[in-house]
Amino acid sequence: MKVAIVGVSGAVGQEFLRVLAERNFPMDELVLFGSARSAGRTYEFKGKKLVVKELKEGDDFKDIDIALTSAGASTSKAFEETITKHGTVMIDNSSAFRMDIDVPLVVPEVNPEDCKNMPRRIIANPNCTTIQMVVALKAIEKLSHITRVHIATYQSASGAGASGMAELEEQTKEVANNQDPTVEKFQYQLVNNVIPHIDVFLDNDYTKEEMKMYNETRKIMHSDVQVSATAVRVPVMRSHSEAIWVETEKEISVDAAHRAFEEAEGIVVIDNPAEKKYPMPLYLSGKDEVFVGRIRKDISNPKGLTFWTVSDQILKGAALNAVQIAEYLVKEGIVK
Ligand code: 11C
Repeated sequence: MKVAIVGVSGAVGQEFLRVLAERNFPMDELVLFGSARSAGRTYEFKGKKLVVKELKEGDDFKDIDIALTSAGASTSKAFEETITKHGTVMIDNSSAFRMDIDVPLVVPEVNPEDCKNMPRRIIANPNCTTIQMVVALKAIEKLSHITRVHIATYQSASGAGASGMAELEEQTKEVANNQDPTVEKFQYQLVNNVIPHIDVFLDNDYTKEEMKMYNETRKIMHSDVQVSATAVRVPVMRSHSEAIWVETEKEISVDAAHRAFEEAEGIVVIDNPAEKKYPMPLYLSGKDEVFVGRIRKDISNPKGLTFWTVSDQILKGAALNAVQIAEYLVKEGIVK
């Protein structure tokens, strides 16, 4: 088994290295690819130094079984053929192919069997905000069909990559020193602020990020669910949080929802408000699961439930989800 990481110098690329090592992913060789700028850099993997190769057209992927790609949508599109032409499965973290009809969009806790139909040898990894939400929605969907979801997101700087995290760190120091903060990555100063604007605005006045939650959720869950999101950037370094309101066909009790979350794969419930126990990004970054709390009845709707989720955006929201897809491919013998 030969695996490649494409875009290894980015925040997600770096996490691929850690996740593959920590989970002892079964492989004989790991090959690293990056842009011309990062080619020649070295990264350590299981005690060995690996040199980054430049991603170029040609036959470099000939013997590679799985490529984990996170180098942006335009690079994924430009190198689709180079990566897949000899049969390599491309597990792509970008938004390039997510809504293509012949590309499965997969969260292993929700729709792993969709991996079995990948005519283009591409499997897309969903947007980070979608991933944590659908893991939680799947638990409720087992009790009754979800007809409608409202979400407000609280998205960390890490969603904007390593440079987003660097900007938040820089701004924190600048504001503490009474200097004008550097604003390049985000639309405004993020320190002491929240910004209700992630990605570009579309004709319907939602942002692209918000419409990803609408479209991707329906595709992953094979559902006609209606989804309305407001996506907000908050001055948190890592881990996204979401306030979620769901409406179901049948009424669901809080106890039943609680049990469903407890039993669901990939979820940890932290829900004891009397003891100030609820998920928070500061304490849950670096963890694999989706954390759920504040589970309660929606007082405005008898068929409504509301809850709060937190998950590490770089892990379950990106690198870990992709590696879990790769693990499923190996376990099912889809890639040998
Ligand atoms: C953010 N969710 O927090 C975005 C980042 O489609 O993979 C991920 C964008 C994507 O800014």
